[in-house]
Amino acid sequence: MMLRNAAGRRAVATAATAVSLALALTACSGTTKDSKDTGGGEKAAGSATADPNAPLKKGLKIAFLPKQINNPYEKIVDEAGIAAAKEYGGTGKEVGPSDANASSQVSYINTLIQQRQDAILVAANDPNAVCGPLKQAMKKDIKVVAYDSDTAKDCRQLFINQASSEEIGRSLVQHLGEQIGYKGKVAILSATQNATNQNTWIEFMKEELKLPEYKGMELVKVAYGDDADQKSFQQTQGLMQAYPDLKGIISPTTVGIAAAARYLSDSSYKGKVVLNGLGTPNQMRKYVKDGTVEQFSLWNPEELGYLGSYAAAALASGQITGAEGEKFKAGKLGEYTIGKDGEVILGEPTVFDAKNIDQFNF
Ligand code: RAM
Repeated sequence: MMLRNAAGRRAVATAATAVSLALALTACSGTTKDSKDTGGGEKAAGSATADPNAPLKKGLKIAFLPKQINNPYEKIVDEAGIAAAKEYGGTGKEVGPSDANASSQVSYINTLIQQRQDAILVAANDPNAVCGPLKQAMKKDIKVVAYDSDTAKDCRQLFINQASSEEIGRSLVQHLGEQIGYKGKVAILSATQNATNQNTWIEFMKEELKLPEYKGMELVKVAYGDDADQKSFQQTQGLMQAYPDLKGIISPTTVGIAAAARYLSDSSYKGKVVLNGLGTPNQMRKYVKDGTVEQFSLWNPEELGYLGSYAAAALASGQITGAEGEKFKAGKLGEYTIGKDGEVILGEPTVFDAKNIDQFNF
């Protein structure tokens, strides 16, 4: 598999590494790298036969359950998904907890089951905590789509992944390596300890760091800011106190990277410690302009919500069942094919820097 780094060059994962890692990750998260595979035709558990020509049903009720409702990134995703539901004649809503704790979503799933929603879309705070209630939902013929952060693969019909998990993890290390000349101590500022998406990316970051070109780089700590602004800010401060010679931080969370940038921009480390990761252009613009951050990445969160919404409608209308190789049309985004383990990939992440950031408004 070819992956790009900041300059659009190189990086090859050996097939053996990729396969064994993918298997390990599947065991704990249900996310695999081989998501673009088609054919095969595995059936999702308990699924009926797909009718690719079935029209999208009118009046579908779908609900988005994000990691937490006060996360600006999740808001963009969910609002776009709700707008998409309107487009196909359904209704969408967003409900969810105010913190991203492991079990915080369970009571919301139970309520959505009682309300007889047609589909639940969930960004899992913990792959296991939501599993039982989601299985209950599927038993009652409520379709379950994980997006952003997966649960285990038998606890949902589909996982809408923003980009290849392997590419996200490895490319962040490639970008940072290039920025710091492949030398020095580095740290990761993550979201919560249980977040499936962050943990999957971090595993791939660690795999990338094992390659010979990174032998001069040392990962000294993975810190957790819990996708809470203040905690992420304090964790950044803590990292700098513990490792004053730190050369770089990767924060694969929009909440974390914005808080870390705020801390660095006001400290003596500004311009000295490289901060890279995943952020929204609107939150990161001022830190790119003031020289705190050179570059960061993300996909289009509106498209993620839009795709998830259409996937939920296609499931609830019987067009697809979640089996590998099935295809569905996601409105203006066009046709998507379901990959291995029910994974659908939105596309490729974009790298933002001073040259292009003003072209984006989200
Ligand atoms: C945060 C959340 C989310 C992740 C983005 C990049 O907003 O942790 O799950 O996808 O960052």
